[in-house]
Amino acid sequence: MSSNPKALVIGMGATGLSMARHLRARGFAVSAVDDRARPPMAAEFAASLPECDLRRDDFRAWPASAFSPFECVAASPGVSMDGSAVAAEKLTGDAALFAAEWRRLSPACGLAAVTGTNGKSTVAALCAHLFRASGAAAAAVGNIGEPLLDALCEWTGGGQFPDFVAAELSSFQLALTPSFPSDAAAVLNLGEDHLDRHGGFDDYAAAKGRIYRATKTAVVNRDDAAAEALCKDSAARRVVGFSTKGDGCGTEDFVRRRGDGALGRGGRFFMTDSISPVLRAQPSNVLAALALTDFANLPYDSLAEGLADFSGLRHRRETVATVNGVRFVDDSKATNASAAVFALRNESSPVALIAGGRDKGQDFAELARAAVGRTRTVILLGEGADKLARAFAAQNIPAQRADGMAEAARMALMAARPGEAVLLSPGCASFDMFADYRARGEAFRAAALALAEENNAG
Ligand code: UMA
Repeated sequence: MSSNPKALVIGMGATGLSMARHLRARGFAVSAVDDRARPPMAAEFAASLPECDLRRDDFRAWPASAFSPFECVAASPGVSMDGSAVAAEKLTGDAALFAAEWRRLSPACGLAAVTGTNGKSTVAALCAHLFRASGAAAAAVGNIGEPLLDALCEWTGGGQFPDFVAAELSSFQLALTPSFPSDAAAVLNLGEDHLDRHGGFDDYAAAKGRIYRATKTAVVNRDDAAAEALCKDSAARRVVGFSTKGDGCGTEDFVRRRGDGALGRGGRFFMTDSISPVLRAQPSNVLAALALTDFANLPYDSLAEGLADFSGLRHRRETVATVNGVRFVDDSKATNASAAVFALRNESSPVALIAGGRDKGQDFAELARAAVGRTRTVILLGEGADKLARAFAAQNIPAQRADGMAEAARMALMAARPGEAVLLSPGCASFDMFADYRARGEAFRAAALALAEENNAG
């Protein structure tokens, strides 16, 4: 193995493991490094790549000479290499590794790529759902959950490529990707997020704009000038817009029709009451998914069926039970403060908020401000509870602590009134109490269902 080219993988989470396996399969001698005491995928790495080594070390402080043996340094998306001594031309990421092989490996598979500040997981899942509704095989991969390279490995290694893929890409992934080949690509919208990592709004926007560089169809949001402007350097053959306002739209664009609010284009519109309730509240995302799947020429009837029965994403503002007229909403996927702010702002009624978990050094001031006037009570869990309590106290919102999810759900139900909601939107990572955000969401669902049963029995 010593004569093999050397690759260094930075970070041993889900993406790090997928990159290590991918690079090893391409003949690299792989080393990995993570600066945490317990890298989440350390055991899987040791089991599946026993010949490769994983170090625990502060790679950010390494001198340039420490990186020089490696031809390729593949950084996990959650890791910032800004200010490190690694040479920029060696640095890559999972989306770049995926992009380098995509066209060669799967010339027949249609690919829709999506990024944006909000809604990208929903749009990726909806695109895959619309593809499937037509009878095709489809997968939603990337930032939404399954790492791109794990999916690629599964499809190439004995498995079969699906007919269509919807890839969700984060700004972190795109920042390490010169271009990403796709049949259609969209930047859904552009708000402030992850600015700590990108060194400012322009860098963040520029990273997202890379999704347009190698697409055949640039899908643009006509209602968001900053997001739309990102396609200016695209070599796309077509530009298809979407708009809920109908302003500045061409005949190719998908719009919300004035008058009846139906969504579609030309002679193909979908009435809002025929669309599933979860989608009715997000017309912009529906239009984006219609535009992103347009290259596939899906039949009208299957699109109508797909829009009617889309049930939303697990753990993303998902109603899991109703107890005494109080909806229990699982937004466990909100692992950072800005996602929790989004959930709070989009709830239609006052909420009893359950928040907390492992704090990632965030500022919770904006979350506390968003809670003003929207939150009846706040129940806090986990390591971040004290810091969150101080942020809420600064807005005169008292917070109580709970020992576990069952207790938190019970306390929240006591505070909520019929017609209101108990919202689990932690704004923190889950790892202090749960295996991941899914396990946290399942614990919330179980607590809500137990309360529902108790209540029904009573
Ligand atoms: N970390 C360290 N030290 C290390 C390595 C990682 O502290 O040496 C920390 C990171 O700072 C981060 C956490 O570990 O806080 C996870 O980072 P990671 O790069 O190992 O992440 P993965 O587990 O591989 O998960 C990533 C995405 N997470 C991030 O980009 C932070 C997941 O999206 C994605 O589902 C997964 O790859 C598969 O593609 C999650 C996410 O929060 C849902 N994404 C952000 C978002 O949507 O806003 C971008």
